[in-house]
Amino acid sequence: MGLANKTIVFVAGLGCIGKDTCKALVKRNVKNLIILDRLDKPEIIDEIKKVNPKTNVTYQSYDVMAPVSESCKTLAKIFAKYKKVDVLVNGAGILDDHAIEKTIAINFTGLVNTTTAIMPFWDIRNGGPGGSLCNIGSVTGFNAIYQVPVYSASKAAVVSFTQSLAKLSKITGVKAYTVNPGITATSLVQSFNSWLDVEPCVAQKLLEHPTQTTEQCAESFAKAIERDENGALWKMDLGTLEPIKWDIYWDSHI
Ligand code: NAE
Repeated sequence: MGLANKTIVFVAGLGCIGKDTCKALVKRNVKNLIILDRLDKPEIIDEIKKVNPKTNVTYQSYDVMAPVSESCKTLAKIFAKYKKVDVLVNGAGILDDHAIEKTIAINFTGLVNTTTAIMPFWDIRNGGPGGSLCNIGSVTGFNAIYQVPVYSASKAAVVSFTQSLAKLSKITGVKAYTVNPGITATSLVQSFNSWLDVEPCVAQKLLEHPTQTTEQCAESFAKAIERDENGALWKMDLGTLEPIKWDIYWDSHI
């Protein structure tokens, strides 16, 4: 998908990976970039706008933990204003295995709720035009960092949910894929709690191994959005973008 003239809604576009990905998107002449985030950082919005003044960059405060009815209201306003949204990026995430319920609420339930809220506008069964859903999973959704089993499982849930949506694309007309970063140098991984403190030095140990920069991750991210491949599982690690092949161990046959 050429991104010029597209309208993209980016949930969590002001985080470390989010900000650099937004910059990579506006460089590609996206028409409208609507950033939804719990953070309110006008200076980051200005930074993104400066990269390409031709892109219309806007911000709305958004908490993925709000009830789905709130997400529906936010999206209804966006569709009323812009008429068409081509891509929804779901990127909100936290890493703190002491905060079990919050991790699941933000990393998984919030993503499911925002997705559920956009479907009536996109679903071809309602006469909608379809759309593309880009969900941020993690390499930990493929193979866990077992010292943070709650975070890792929340990302595995994102991967699984998105794979089902990709299969439902025949019915809904909505494409779905995940972008799954490897360890990326952001504040998220600088220091975090392991589950039951099983590894007090988990962040330190993790960061002894090679990581990628947010700029590298952002470039892969924008390329994956351009590829727009239904059902893709993109690994974005150490500056590369690589499709993951998922083995099938069971089939529902329906
Ligand atoms: P970050 O903390 O800078 O960004 C987190 C973003 O989520 C921020 O924009 C924040 O405002 C938003 N957010 C959190 N709670 C929210 C809420 N209730 N409502 C709305 N927005 C909310 O960290 P980041 O590293 O840039 O992470 C961005 C995404 O990438 C997250 O989903 C994260 O899980 C994912 N990710 C990061 C890494 C990494 O190494 N940094 C990896 C994979 C996936 C590798 C690992 O899994 C450790």
